Parts: sequence; C-alpha cells; structure tokens
Amino acid sequence: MKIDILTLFPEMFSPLKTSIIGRAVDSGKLQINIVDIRDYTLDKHKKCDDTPFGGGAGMVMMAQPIADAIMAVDKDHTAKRIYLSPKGRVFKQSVVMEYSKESHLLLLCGHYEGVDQRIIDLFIDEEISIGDFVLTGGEIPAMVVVDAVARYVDGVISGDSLEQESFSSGLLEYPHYTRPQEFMGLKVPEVLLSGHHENINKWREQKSKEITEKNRPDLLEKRGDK
Ligand code: 21W
Repeated sequence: MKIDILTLFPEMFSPLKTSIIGRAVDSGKLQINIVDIRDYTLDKHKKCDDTPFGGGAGMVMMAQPIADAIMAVDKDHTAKRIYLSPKGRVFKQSVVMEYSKESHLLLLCGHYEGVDQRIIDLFIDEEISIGDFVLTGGEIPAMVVVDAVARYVDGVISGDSLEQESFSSGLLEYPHYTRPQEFMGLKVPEVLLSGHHENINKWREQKSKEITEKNRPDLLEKRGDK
C-alpha cells in the first residue's frame, strides 16, 4: 500500500519510522511519502496561509500549494483522497477495514482553521475526524489513520493476532499478566496458572463483561446483553 501524506509540518511524522510501521516501510510492504506542501508554494516568501474572507480568527491554508501538491502525487486520482478534519465522519474500525482494501491513500492534513473549502470541493473524496475533541491540526489524526490501516496490510501483523481480534466479539479485552507470579504483593489470578483452558476462557469472558459494563456500557447495548 502507498500512502501520501500532505502537510505543512513534515517533521511531525518521524514516529512513523519506528516500531511496527517503520518495519513495514523498511520491508517494502508499506510506502509512506511525506509531502511538504510548502515546497509547492509559488509565493517568494513561501506563504501557505492567509486570513479568512468574511473575517474571524485564525488563518486558512491557501488552495494553490495544496492543489499543486495533490496533482504532483495523484494526477490520475488513483488514491482515495482523505482530508483530516474536525467536521469529518468519525473514524472507526469499519472505516479502517474500508481503507485497508485500497492500494493508494492520500491524507491531507489541515492546520490552523483548515484548508480553503475549494480544495475539499475539487479534490477530496472524504473528510474524517478521529473524535470529539479539539486538536491543533490533522497531523496526529493522519498518523492514527496510518497506524490503524497499516496493521491490515498483508504481513505487517501476524495472522494470529488479527484472528484473535476478530473473535473479540464486541467486548473490551480481559486483563493480561506475565512474569513474575507476584509483583508488589499482587498475585496473578490462580486460574491463569491452572492450565484449565475452559476455566481460563470463562474467567476471561467474565472479566471482559465487567470492564465493558464499567467503561463502555454502550457496547453491551449493541450486543444485546442489556
Ligand atoms: C480544530 C481546526 C478546530 C479548526 C468556528 C470557526 C483534524 C481534528 C483535526 C482544528 C477548528 C481531527 C472555529 C478530531 C480535530 C484538526 C484543527 C475549529 C474554531 N469555530 N479529529 N473557527 N479533532 N483540528 N476552530 O481537531 O485539523 S482530524
């Protein structure tokens, strides 16, 4: 999968060079192309934002540098073009699965008040928000999208781990423990040491239901447990 990321702050994307995503890039399974929108300005002062028509606070990202950056990486519109925006449809796992089927994504990051509306009208396929909280721009949301989607690119994550997830049945996960058997006076629950897999599974399901009831009762409603 190829992912183009268009931004005024390319240096914010160094975390993608590390960990599982970095390995996916190094192995060639994932291509990430960070595009500095400022490279496409025609202004002698490299200006990429301006004050909003109609007045009001903040700055708006100018159309020309963004349009030229998009045309430089996706002239034939082979990419699904996504604008990270607080006004977007909310990102969730079903959207991750949709995007994971694409071979080319283009992620446009707004900053300040966002981009000139004509960029959205002319070039963008969909607007995506990562949730109901206010950030300073679309860069961290773009990284969230890359991280979530890359897991489903062939060979990035072991088939075993993804299979486990598909069995998770709409509940939050049970608690995990590893060595040592006692830490600061707290022991690992006895059942997990028993080797009795039927009892272990029952305990895990019980714990899953408890934590879901406490933190996400809305998920139990959806499952029809309530
Ligand atoms: C936040 C831009 C708020 C504009 C009326 C006029 C991308 C984001 C962003 C940002 C405003 C995402 C206002 C979740 C997010 C993002 C920057 C509105 C006030 N009201 N997902 N001006 N949250 N945020 N400004 O913030 O670009 S995806």
